[in-house]
Amino acid sequence: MQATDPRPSLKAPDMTNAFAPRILAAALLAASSATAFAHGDEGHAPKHTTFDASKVEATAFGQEGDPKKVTRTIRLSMADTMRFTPSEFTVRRGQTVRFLIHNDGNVLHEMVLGTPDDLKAHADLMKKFPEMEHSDPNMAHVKPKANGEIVWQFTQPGKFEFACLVPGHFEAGMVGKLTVQ
Ligand SMILES: [Cu+2]
Repeated sequence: MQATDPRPSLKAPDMTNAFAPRILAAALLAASSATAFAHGDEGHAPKHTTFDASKVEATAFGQEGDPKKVTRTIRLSMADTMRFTPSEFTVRRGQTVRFLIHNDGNVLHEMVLGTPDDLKAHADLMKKFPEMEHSDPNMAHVKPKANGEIVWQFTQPGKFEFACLVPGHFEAGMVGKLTVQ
């Protein structure tokens, strides 16, 4: 885990060299035990991994979906007004959904699926460590004017959220609601 892909335009001013690698590693460890997210080192490159059923990890809000089993496509856009459009969805339990996400804005945005608690904890961590990298099946980092995609199977009923965890965006209200029935 290393910060090789900083987000220059979004870097908080007080974060320059503020943290020794050991502290960052500790924070990442804390993050992965406190939330459902495992932080990888794949940076923010577009998703290029292929689906591997043996690597799917179940979470409280579902699991990585098999692109071949998509039964619904949901299109949404992100804007620099810190909003997703639309910002509310209801899906059926068991459904595999392909989210096609377009970034209408001029800065990086991301879509991260999770429980409200997970997303809040993750957002707090991102604020402390803005250069923290993460790339998991439940998230898509979408560059300005580009497209991103998440394929997710909703195996658990409940009320979940999706949020942009670029530092400051979550706090500005960049979060949507997802109900699984
Ligand atoms: Cu954002």
